[in-house]
Amino acid sequence: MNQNYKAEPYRIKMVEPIREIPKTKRIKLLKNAGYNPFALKSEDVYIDLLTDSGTGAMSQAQWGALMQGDEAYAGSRSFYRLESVVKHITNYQYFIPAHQGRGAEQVVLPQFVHKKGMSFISNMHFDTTRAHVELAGARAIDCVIDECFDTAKHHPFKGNFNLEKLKRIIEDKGSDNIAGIILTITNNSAGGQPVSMENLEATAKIARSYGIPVIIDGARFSENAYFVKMREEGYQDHSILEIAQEVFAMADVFLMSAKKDGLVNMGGIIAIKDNEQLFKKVQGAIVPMEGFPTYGGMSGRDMEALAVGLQEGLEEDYLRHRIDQVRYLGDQLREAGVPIQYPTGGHAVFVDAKAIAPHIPYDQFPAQSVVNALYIESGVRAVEIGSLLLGRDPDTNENIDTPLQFMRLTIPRRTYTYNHLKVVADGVIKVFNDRKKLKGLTFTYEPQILRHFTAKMQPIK
Ligand code: PLI
Repeated sequence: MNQNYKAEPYRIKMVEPIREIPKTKRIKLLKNAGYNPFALKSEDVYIDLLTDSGTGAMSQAQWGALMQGDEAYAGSRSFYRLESVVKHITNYQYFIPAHQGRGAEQVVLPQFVHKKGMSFISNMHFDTTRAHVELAGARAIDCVIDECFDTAKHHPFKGNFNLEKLKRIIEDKGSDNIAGIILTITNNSAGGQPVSMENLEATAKIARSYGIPVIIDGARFSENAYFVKMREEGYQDHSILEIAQEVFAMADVFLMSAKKDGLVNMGGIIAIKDNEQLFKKVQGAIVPMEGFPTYGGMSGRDMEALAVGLQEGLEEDYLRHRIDQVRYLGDQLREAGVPIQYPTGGHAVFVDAKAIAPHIPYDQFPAQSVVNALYIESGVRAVEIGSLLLGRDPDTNENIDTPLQFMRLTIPRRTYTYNHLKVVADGVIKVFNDRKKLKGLTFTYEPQILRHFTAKMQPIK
């Protein structure tokens, strides 16, 4: 293998067996799952690239820390340990744990919605963020640069905000009607694409000039910082932590699904820079929704593991291997002509299903069709990030169209080897070579909110 890809900066101390079941069985299981791989049992999956969320491997230091968990209902020692790490990394005054990212969203986002007709603007809302914006009675507006929609075009920071559009939206709607600007780093739905420091600064400056709060959705803030260090001029001598701290300084609130760059299986973070009133409101909401403010839905042992994981997630050696693994898979696919969001991002390779299956319209979910074909071909579970995930427009009830119809091959942290990724690449290449046979899908059951998790479908004959 090419030496350009950094080998694992760890050795394996414990293994979890996985097995490949026969293709004939996979065909039946997928049918029983309503052509929705979320309904498959994990033991029927060979290599699971559904998500990088909570699926990574913990280190020996994290497993050791678990034993130190203080499970007190109130005032747990583990809370104070985690609080000191979060405060050190963010330089924020207030910290509240949540059970995971969406737990943080559900208590924080409604605090910014104080009248009808308000909107949040993000480079791109993740699906749960969008759902909580809408549940809070607001609207979610995406505002990413156009380059992001041209998957073949190289741009080092495809997650960037479109600054002109941002100003236009604020002017059109009136700044009083903008509840907040959400910096999603990295930009998950666009391909795990980073946002540059220059763009983050310009976005925050615009927000400040209109008095609009800035919220970081930082599930993958360390990966974003790594890309800044690698790709943006002036940051080569900065540590990952220093870059992250520069980003935190621009915002008012930090929300994090700790299941990603926190290197834990469960957990969430709410950190507030200095707004005591907001902190008190969030504290009031967290008790009935998530739990007492010193655990917020997390067990003491999980807070211990997160305190360690947050720091390990900032290590450059680890990040280099992680980003290299994703790039390796992307390179394998590109060499075989498979269209992907290019360059590859932080946590996943996003295969361009619209380009692979132009014969399937968006409302028959081309990317879901590719995802299903891959499971049948090689037992690999991927996930659709496209019109199925986007759902329906809350005003018109129509399926939302998007040029970005992706099959996301999401790489769990410290879990699979380069050899696993080679198996994945071979499977995708076979599906790609057989792409004319792919068929669209229609619903047999469609839930109203976050439908992609539990929908049932069937292929259109
Ligand atoms: O899955 P949660 O509730 O811990 O986090 C929600 C969430 C918020 N923001 C972003 C950018 C996410 O990527 C995110 C969750 N992502 C998942 C589950 C994923 O598979 O990408």
